[in-house]
Amino acid sequence: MKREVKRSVCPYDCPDACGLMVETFEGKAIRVTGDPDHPYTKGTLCPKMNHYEKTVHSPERLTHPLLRTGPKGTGEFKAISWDEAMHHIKDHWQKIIAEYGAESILPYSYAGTMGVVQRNIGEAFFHRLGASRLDRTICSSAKGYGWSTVMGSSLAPHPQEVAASDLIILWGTNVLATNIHLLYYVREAKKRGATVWLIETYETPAAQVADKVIIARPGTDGALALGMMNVLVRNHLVDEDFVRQHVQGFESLKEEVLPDYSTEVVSEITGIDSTTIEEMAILYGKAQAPFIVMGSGMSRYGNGAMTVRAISCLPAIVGAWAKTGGGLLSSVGTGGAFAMETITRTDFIKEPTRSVNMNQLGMALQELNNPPIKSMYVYHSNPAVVTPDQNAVIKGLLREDLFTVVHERFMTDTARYADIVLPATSSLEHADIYRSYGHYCVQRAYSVIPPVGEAKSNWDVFRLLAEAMEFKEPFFQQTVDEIINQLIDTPNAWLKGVDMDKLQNGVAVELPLPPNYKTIFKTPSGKIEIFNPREEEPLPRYNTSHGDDAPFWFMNAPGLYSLNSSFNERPDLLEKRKDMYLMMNPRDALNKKLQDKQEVIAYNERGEVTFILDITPKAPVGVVVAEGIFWIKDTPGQRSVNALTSQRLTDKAAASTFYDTKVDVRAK
Ligand SMILES: Nc1nc2c(c(=O)[nH]1)N[C@H]1C(S)=C(S)[C@@H](COP(=O)(O)OP(=O)(O)OC[C@H]3O[C@@H](n4cnc5c(=O)[nH]c(N)nc54)[C@H](O)[C@@H]3O)O[C@H]1N2
Ligand SMILES: Nc1nc2c(c(=O)[nH]1)N[C@H]1C(S)=C(S)[C@@H](COP(=O)(O)OP(=O)(O)OC[C@H]3O[C@@H](n4cnc5c(=O)[nH]c(N)nc54)[C@H](O)[C@@H]3O)O[C@H]1N2
Ligand code: SF4
Ligand SMILES: [Mo]
Repeated sequence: MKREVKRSVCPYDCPDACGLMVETFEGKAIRVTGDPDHPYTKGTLCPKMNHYEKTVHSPERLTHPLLRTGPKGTGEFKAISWDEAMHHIKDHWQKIIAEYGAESILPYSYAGTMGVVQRNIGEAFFHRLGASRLDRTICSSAKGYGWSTVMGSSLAPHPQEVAASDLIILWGTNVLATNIHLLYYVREAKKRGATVWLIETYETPAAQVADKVIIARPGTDGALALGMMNVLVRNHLVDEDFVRQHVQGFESLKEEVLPDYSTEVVSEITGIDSTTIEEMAILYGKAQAPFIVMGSGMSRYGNGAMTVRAISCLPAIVGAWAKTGGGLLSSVGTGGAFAMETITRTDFIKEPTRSVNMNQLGMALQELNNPPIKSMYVYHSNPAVVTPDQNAVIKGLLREDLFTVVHERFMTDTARYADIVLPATSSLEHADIYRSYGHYCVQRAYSVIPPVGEAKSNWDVFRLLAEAMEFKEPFFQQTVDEIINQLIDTPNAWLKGVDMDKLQNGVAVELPLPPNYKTIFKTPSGKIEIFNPREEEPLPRYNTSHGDDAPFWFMNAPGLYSLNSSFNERPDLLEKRKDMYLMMNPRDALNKKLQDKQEVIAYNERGEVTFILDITPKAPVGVVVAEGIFWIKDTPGQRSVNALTSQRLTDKAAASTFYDTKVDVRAK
């Protein structure tokens, strides 16, 4: 066999969706590099994916179906065949359905792979089964809601536009970890003289690219945005022509809302001094083409959707949308490029079924009735560590009467609680098609190596399950390639302008943007809706977040060397992460009489987590920070960060409120 280089796509939940070049030899991936022909990512990868082959061929990969032999959570299993596994599942499910109905079965999935087919196709199976549905709102639904309240389904600016901006605001996003290719274009802008601000709750690694770091009290960015608008009005920096032509409700905002947000009031709320707020607003108003990059950080609070809504009004007021290099990038929505209904098949739902919010899994497993959840099927997600309120989730997973199946690449914390574990392929072993939430490219990927061990892809397992459950629909007979062909053969405006040969050959292609798309506002009024008559609160304002009764805000943000709970299988990356640190300001440490690098416990009413203390001025007074999610076995104690976060939801769109958490800290 000879060495070959084949194209693929990074499957992880990251806005970049990088193009990969995979060198293979004797059925194995031996080297993974970036695809220089990718229009956006242009041949570079992040430190996690530079050695993806170490994930794909990790000695930790699951290679056979497993049956639990010891108590739940101990990780004691024996290997069984796929046939045996399917029999077990079928027997359990048939009994459960006979006694409690199919709604007592709950699918749980999120974004282990972002491939359009492998990520979503399980829904067709569970719709056909009549199982409970899952409200998949752990990530950014409040951010999406806040943005679309103002902007409807308007298109996001092409991310490369940021290079033409003269003032870039990185607002609640740690681009150095989570969006490194955007950073490249931010640096381009800097070379041309642009100024970069970072608005954060602590000094993240992204501070390296910022000319100014503005630290806001957690959850208060909505007040900051309204305060900036107040200053813009006072200083006659509103783009009157743009507002007249393209904005609905500016006068009401100006009269009914903005007077409540004087610089002094906003300074009190946000902890940012008045002069800085004035300066920020004036520079924003005077910039030629200000560009806001909006992360999800400030949306993960009880007031998250409203905060995003207030920030989304800023570019409208200064007319940034009409300027090359100006605007606001929240996330790129190209879902319409693919006919998702052909995959999710909501038409398979025969009778209305209930929906369970994924952020409230702990509560659902322990408290739901009529019917109770008797079985859970987890695929490409790791709820035992990524879902808020870890103690509640684990208590649920420990239930003896809960039949849990986990389809996974690794023995994750969730898999340890399973009754049956099924081995999953990595993205190099299955085919899919990818879009991105950070740029406008789409790319088809073919499998580049055979499955490791007996691993199977999500779709192949759903086909087996459909056979076991005796589903007769031809839908469940299709191969993944047939499904992908159907997706790209369904005509739509997006795909019309695409070079289909390139797409079919696995080369990344960019979806065409309509001319002048940045000033086409896809809202019911055709204008930017600062005043949105369909909302209970038609105008944006600042509402307070949930908080907890404890002294320190607890930031639990993305880490550089992991992606949610993925990449923990990699000793090379774990080593770079060193320990599970809790960052704390020197003044707080002094008050608490705590020493650098000692073991401490962060705690609140939901749980206790052991950390190694990292005393650093990067954490402001009153805020403690833990970056990245560790598997429990790699923590210094018995739990990881989500033992502290809560199941409370956002104001709109029922999203997670990870950062709306407070803790106290003591020595261990
Ligand atoms: N390396 C790496 N990359 C990732 C991920 C990862 O875990 N690691 N996760 C992936 C996923 S699933 C997603 S959704 C994206 C998320 O990517 P981002 O949107 O960049 O990340 P967020 O989790 O939303 O948090 C971003 C920042 O918001 C800050 N923040 C928290 N509260 C506030 C606030 O009230 N105000 C302000 N101004 N800032 C606040 C946090 O300190 C954090 O640094 O990244 C993806 N990429
Ligand atoms: N405290 C705190 N918690 C958070 C966050 C935070 O910032 N702070 N971020 C949240 C966010 S934004 C998100 S999006 C969620 C993400 O949560 P998840 O989507 O659960 O993401 P991962 O932790 O990456 O787990 C994905 C799992 O899927 C497996 N996998 C990968 N590919 C496949 C496949 O093809 N098939 C199958 N069956 N399995 C596969 C991987 O091995 C991995 O264990 O986490 C959330 N949790
Ligand atoms: S994790 Fe993100 S930056 Fe890293 S290779 Fe994948 S898509 Fe690119
Ligand atoms: Mo996410």
